[in-house]
Amino acid sequence: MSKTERTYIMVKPDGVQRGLVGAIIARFEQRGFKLIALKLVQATTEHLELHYADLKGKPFFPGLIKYMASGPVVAMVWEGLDAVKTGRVMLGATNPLASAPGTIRGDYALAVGRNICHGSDAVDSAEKEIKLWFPEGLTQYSHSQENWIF
Ligand code: 3AN
Repeated sequence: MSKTERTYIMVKPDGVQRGLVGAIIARFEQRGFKLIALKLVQATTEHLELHYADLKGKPFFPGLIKYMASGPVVAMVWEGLDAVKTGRVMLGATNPLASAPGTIRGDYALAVGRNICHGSDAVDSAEKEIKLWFPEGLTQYSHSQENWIF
């Protein structure tokens, strides 16, 4: 069953440097998701190692951390029906060469090591990532009394 969820979406340094922040935000807004949090962050190596803890040991891990620390990222939380799964669909496959046109990676990226955005892969990882990137907490607000606007 579809449920209202929150997901952590991040524009990676290549997405910020290529000026794709607005385009990526627009896709989430236009789909109907609600923006809960947003900030530009220059992440430390230690912080990124926590974010990617599950990938420690992969051959590409050192390069991934270096790339993610190479410039600021845009950290965001989006809320709405099935936000985690739908967010992943909107991002496209990890390897942009396998991403369908119409997805963010399928429209804007070519290389797996420069795939411009991140999205949580499960509700529990979304919770962990939101706590990691927004330890200050999130702003509560509502758009309207209507339950079709989240
Ligand atoms: P996703 O970002 O789609 O959840 P993960 O969690 O498997 O994919 O990988 C996290 C990040 O690690 C990817 N976004 C990508 O930047 C990088 N990555 C994954 N696989 C590779 C690879 N084979 N070579 C280089 N970087 C990779």
